[in-house]
Amino acid sequence: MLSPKVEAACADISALRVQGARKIAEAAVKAMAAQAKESDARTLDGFKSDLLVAADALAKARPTEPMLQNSLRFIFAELERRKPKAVAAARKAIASDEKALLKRFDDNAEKIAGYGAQLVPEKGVVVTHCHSHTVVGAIRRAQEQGKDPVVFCTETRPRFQGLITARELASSGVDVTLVVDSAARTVMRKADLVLVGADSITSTGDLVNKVGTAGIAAVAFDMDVEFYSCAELYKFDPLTVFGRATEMEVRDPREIADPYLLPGVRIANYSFDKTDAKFISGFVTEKGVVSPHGLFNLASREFGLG
Ligand code: RUB
Repeated sequence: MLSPKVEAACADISALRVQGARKIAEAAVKAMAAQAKESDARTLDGFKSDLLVAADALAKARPTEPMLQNSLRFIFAELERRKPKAVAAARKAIASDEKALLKRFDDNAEKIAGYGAQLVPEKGVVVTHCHSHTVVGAIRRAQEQGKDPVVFCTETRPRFQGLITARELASSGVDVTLVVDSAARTVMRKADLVLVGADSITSTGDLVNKVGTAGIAAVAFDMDVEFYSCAELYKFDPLTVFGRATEMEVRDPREIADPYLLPGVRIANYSFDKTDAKFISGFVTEKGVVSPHGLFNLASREFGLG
């Protein structure tokens, strides 16, 4: 039996009512705990199969999200490790995994905010794209430390998540300006730093993030502006080590335009793009700032790949 809370979480995640990789992973972890609590299975096998159905639905809600997938893997790996003998013990194990994962996400966000804030110049210009809770945390921390950055947020078509970033930073007293996506090159002339989030990081240190990130990174590289991605190690996609190509989400065309008003026109709503490691100055992780290749070493240890 699929818990209504899992169904609701899937709907919220796919509709972007919950957005940003970390919040998506948090929602999925909470939904798994709800599934464990509400499952009416009487046998361990039945209980695990309920969990698998829930995990499958959650993973499919946003396919380009290793943080969500890694969290689900952690829950199943812990279940295997603990080897509960009965449903009640398994249920208890999932509840403690939920607590552990949510605490880990919060602790990591705190650490990344600290490391990210160090990169923000005293009075310099920062460019952001889309809405990353992690990036907002880093800029807010810099502001709290007495720095006074000037931030340019791209609006991030088609769902305008850049407006969330702009609103959140403005509410913390940050000097923030919203620009259209195509103004990225124009504002880069003034910029000292680009800070973006991450949905997925590959074994070669490439970054998958909201569509438009790759273009911004190339422009920053061209103009000698440092480009960093704020990302916990759980954004690493371990399957890319084995040669799997990262799945890129393509969303509903109606997010861009009404197809009925454009007869004969195909509309392709690419939601993510891949930024080559060569354009990335570094990743701001919970273990500190590392180069794209350094990230692979850290993540290998984290995922036991070494
Ligand atoms: C959000 C996005 C963010 C990453 C990281 O896209 O691309 O940069 O998810 O976010 P969407 P966070 O709005 O489509 O989910 O730092 O919050 O994990």
